[in-house]
Amino acid sequence: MKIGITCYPTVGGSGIIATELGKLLAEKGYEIHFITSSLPFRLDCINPEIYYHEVEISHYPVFQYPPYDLALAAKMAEVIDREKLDILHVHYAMPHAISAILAKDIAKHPVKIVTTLHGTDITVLGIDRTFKRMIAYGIEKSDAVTAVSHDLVNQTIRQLHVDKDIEVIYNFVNEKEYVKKDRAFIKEQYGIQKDEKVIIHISNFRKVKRIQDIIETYSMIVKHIKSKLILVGDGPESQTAFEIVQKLGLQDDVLFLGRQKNISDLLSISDLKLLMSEQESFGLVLLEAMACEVATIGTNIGGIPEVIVHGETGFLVEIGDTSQAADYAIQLLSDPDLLRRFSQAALKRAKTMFYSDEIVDQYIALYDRLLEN
Ligand code: GMT
Repeated sequence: MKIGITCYPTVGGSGIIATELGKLLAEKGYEIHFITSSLPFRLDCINPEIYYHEVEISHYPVFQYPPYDLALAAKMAEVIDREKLDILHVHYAMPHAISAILAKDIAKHPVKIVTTLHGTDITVLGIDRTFKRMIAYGIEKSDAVTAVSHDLVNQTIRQLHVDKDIEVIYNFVNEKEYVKKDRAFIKEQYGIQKDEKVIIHISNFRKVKRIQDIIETYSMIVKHIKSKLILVGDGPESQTAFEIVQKLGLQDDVLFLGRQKNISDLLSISDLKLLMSEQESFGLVLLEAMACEVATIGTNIGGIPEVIVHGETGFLVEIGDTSQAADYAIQLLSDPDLLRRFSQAALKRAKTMFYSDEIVDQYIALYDRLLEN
């Protein structure tokens, strides 16, 4: 089977899932063609089954805005015909599903389109009236649609009123990479004492991530627990986060690491992961933490309750309830047995419910079903 994959190639959970899926499918012998605007950042291996086709954007002076979506459709059509693709799997309805539908119309070779919804296209763009009909069109015209959580399916139906079967296929992590490693030296390199606990937050620092709640929660934890907070990532709220830390006098306890590549190394020195977002269709960073045996605290919104089992692998709190989050964190970090129990339960859940091999098989079963019809 020949499969084309389109995703946002830069940092982001959807790009990670699309790329890891392509890599795992290639390992199973499927021929994979990435069609993206640049090399996906996780495409870091050589595999003879993986091809990369770059979308070239024309900068012809007559175009006030370079027509990326059309350039993508043209490239998709070219690759469908030349490589005889069976499946074109796009991640994000906007604009990828729309470009794929156009490409299918243009191409001579028959192809099936699979669209995976990751969240922001529904929860943010779906609210925008300009895009609402466009996203609904992309979903309805796809041959199959998947979403990364049940909550996202419900939100999609509620907001877009689409009449389409949407299958839930959960996210996964590459277990070879996301595994607890002995990285005590990293703790030392950052000047963190052996007996200090490490609390971690990883995100793209967008408003929806509510970084202020992370820092506020930590400010309560650090009064009771000798610890450091490490903030990984960069984005529009980074400066605000920096200012809040200064205002609270926490500059010696909060480490701003910016964007980092080896996330599993940082998770390996962490005791607790905080994700206090107001929107999250899944929360891939939670699963990455769980695979590295890290207990998690997250907000009771979106797909997060499908990832964290409250009172077993972590805790759930309502949006903005930083006091409750701090109470749970203190409870976990002051009781080594409890923390161990949670981190082991987290690992077990990551390995069973979200086991990569099984998730990839669910995608393969979907492709097979489409091609049989
Ligand atoms: O969360 C983001 O800002 C990035 C976005 C993306 O495009 O990667 O994440 C979305 O997709 C991830 C992978 O499926 C999910 O784990 C995230 O929860 C989802 N983000 C939101 O729903 C806000």
